[in-house]
Formats: sequence, C-alpha cells, structure tokens
Amino acid sequence: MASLPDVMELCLEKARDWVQKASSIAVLTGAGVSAESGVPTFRDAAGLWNQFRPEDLATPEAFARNPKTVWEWYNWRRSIIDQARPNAAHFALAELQQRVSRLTLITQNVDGLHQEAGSQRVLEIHGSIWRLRCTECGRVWIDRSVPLKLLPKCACSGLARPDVVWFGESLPHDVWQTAEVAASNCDLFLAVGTSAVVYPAAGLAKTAKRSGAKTIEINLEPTPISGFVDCTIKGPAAEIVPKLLTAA
Ligand code: BJW
Ligand code: ZN
Repeated sequence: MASLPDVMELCLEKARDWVQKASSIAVLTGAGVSAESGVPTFRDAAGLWNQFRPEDLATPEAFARNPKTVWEWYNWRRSIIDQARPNAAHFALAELQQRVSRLTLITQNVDGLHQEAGSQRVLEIHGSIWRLRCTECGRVWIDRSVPLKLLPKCACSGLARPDVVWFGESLPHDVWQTAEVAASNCDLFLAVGTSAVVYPAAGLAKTAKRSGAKTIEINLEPTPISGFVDCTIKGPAAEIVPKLLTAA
C-alpha cells in the first residue's frame, strides 16, 4: 500500500502535469498564502478571529458604533503588512501567469502582496487595506501612510473607512463577476491557503468543478472543499506552489 508521502508525491506529480497542460487557470488565494510573509491569518490557532471578535471589527455596524476602534485595528494590521514582503508562493504565482496563456488570480487578501510580487490584474474580491472609501460620497483613494492619522476624512469632510468587504456587505460587483466567469471558464482551478468557509468566495471551487475544471487545493489542513477537489496537497504554500512550476 502507498504510504502518505508517496500519495502526496503522486498528487504533486498529477498537479504539475495539469499545470503544464492547462491553458486557462483560475487561482483563489486566502490568508494562508501570506502567512509565511508574517501576515496573520484569521482562523488558525493564532489567527485574528481567535484574538478579536469579527462582529466588533469587521461589520458595517461595528464601524458605525465605534470607527476609532475599527481604525486602530486596521492601523495595527497596516503596520504589520507594511513590513511584510511577498514570499515564494506569491512569486511563483506571478511567474505562472507569465507562462500560461490565461491566468486569473482571485484573492481574498487585502495586503497587496500578489501585486508586489508582480501578478497582474489581481481580483481583490475583499478589497484592499491600502484603499480608503468615503462613507458620504463614495470616493475611493489610496493612502499608504503608516500609521494613518485618525480619523481619516475625505475632501468632502465625510468619514473615510477601509475599502474592504466586511461581513454582510456585497463584494465589488464587477470584480466578483470577473472572478465567477474565470472560475466557470478555466480548465484548472487552484485554491491556495484558504479555509474555504467564507462565501461567496468559497463557492468558486465548486463552480469550477461543475464547469469541468480540474481542481487542486494547497493547504496545511483539510477544509470543507477537500472532499470534492481532485487533489489536495498538504503543505506550506511557499514550499508547494513553486514545486508546481518545476518540470515533472
Ligand atoms: C496555510 C498556511 C500556509 C495557513 N500554507 N496554507 C452562504 C453560507 C453561509 C454564510 C454566507 C453565505 N453567503 C454569505 C454568507 C455570509 C458571510 C459568510 O460567508 N459567513 C461565513 C463565515 C459563515 N459572507 C459575507 O457576508 C460576504 N458577503 C456576501 O456574501 O454578500 C452577498 C453577495 C454575494 C455575492 C455577490 C455580492 C454580494 C462578505 C464576506 C467578507 C469577509 N471579510 C473578511 C474581512 C476582509 C477585510 C479584512 O481583511 O479586514 O475577509 S473576513 C476574513 O475571512 C477575510 C478573508 O478574506 C476571509 C477568508 O479567510 P481566509 O483567507 O480563508 O483565511 P483563514 O484564516 O480563514 O484561513 C487560512 C487558511 O490557510 C487555513 O485553512 C490554514 O490551514 C491555511 N494556511 N498557513 C498553506 N503557510
Ligand atoms: Zn467624500
């Protein structure tokens, strides 16, 4: 009987083969892809949601109740992300985009590390921690200052909020549409470092599978999508993703 490392090797071989043959790839990344860059995840043992309550910090109601508390938390996270650099997984995905005729990178991350690694046309379905949005006029702008002077205001004097997607909020319509189309039309779908519990992002793997794509998951732990993807590779993203690009 094949041992566990053998099964993993076989899976990696299969995944490499699919990557080499694919002409259209969609990749969904989550916090796990930035973990090795020092950016905290949400739901791991040391994750943000084990230290903070999402209902106090990541809902529009929380911001309306106490914008200063929410902004202080985002300022703290901005300071961590500001020090972080892309890791080997970010760089490998950027390189893969150069090699494949079509690669759509869909990220739930707000840190901007994929773009810093060189990925193009990144679909930030949960927004960006570096963008601000006016709660009055809706204007959006980039401010990379760390720390941000609180409370930030728009030119119209309206209060600004982080341009991220909180629980109960809609995803940016066009960005989400493009992500769904990419998942429906790809021949290979990769889910990297996501717990696959937050919807609608978590539904993209099933969309891809239903449309006939091969599906691969890379994660340290099993997730709700592990049961139906074609292949789960257990391991750190910064080690496994570069291996997908090497010759089989
Ligand atoms: C490693 C690793 C390493 C670690 N290598 N791996 C259907 C069913 C049930 C509920 C809902 C539903 N539809 C909607 C909902 C409600 C809700 C929801 O999903 N709730 C569930 C939690 C129950 N969804 C919403 O409210 C969403 N809005 C919405 O649906 O509007 C309707 C609509 C739909 C379609 C179009 C238009 C409108 C909004 C969700 C917003 C989520 N916001 C946050 C905060 C973003 C801003 C910020 O960063 O501050 O997004 S919450 C947080 O979770 C963040 C993340 O992007 C998101 C996902 O987390 P992620 O990335 O998966 O991280 P973790 O920590 O959970 O997992 C890390 C994984 O990595 C783990 O598995 C580790 O094992 C692994 N890992 N190190 C490889 N080195
Ligand atoms: Zn304004």
